[in-house]
Amino acid sequence: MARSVAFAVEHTHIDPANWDDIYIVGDPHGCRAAVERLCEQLGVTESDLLVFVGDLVRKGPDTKGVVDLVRSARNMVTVRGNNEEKLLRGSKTVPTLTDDDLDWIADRPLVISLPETLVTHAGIDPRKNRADHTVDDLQNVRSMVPDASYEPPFWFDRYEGPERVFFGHTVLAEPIVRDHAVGLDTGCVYGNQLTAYDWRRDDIVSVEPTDTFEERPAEKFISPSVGQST
Ligand SMILES: [Mn+2]
Repeated sequence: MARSVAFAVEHTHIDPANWDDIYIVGDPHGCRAAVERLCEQLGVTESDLLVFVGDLVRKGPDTKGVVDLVRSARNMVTVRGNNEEKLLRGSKTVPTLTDDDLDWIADRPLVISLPETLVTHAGIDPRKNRADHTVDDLQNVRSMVPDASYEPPFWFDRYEGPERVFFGHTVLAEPIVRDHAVGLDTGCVYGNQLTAYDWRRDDIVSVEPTDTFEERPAEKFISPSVGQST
């Protein structure tokens, strides 16, 4: 199988032949009820796979519940997001998580690949070789403007493949679905949808929120069309 993947960081490849349906899921941020509703809506069985883009933790009401769910399920995997990294580096804490949970979080890969597909928390930096991507690049890349965070163009306006990169991290007013980039963080913890991508059918699936757990200013939701024409 052709794999143009050569990351220096932890990377897991998944063979889709081992699974029926495969869904890639946006940042849950402690919203276990939303994850459960999504699974219910999708009719997820033990032979279906859920791949999370990371940020299982922080901001929402039940970080421990989401970690327990993903840890104990043999059909759920996740990459490590910047919010997991904050816990590992000690800049943030979630008191309900055990040392075992943190060890498990530390063992999550930075990249999960499927054929012609990469899943990373924040994305890929098109200016860099694969092997030069650091943990911070994969967990935080967004604006291509030096020292800017929310100024277009973004990495997904510049990245031209070959793989299609599925990412979270950047909170979006609507999912981004482009040939080489699919953005899935629709801000479920901010009272918006939890979004998944049906990898086999090429289709977006979302569940509606029940609650808002954290406020977020409107200017920090990125519109999918921003930067695309530049
Ligand atoms: Mn996030």
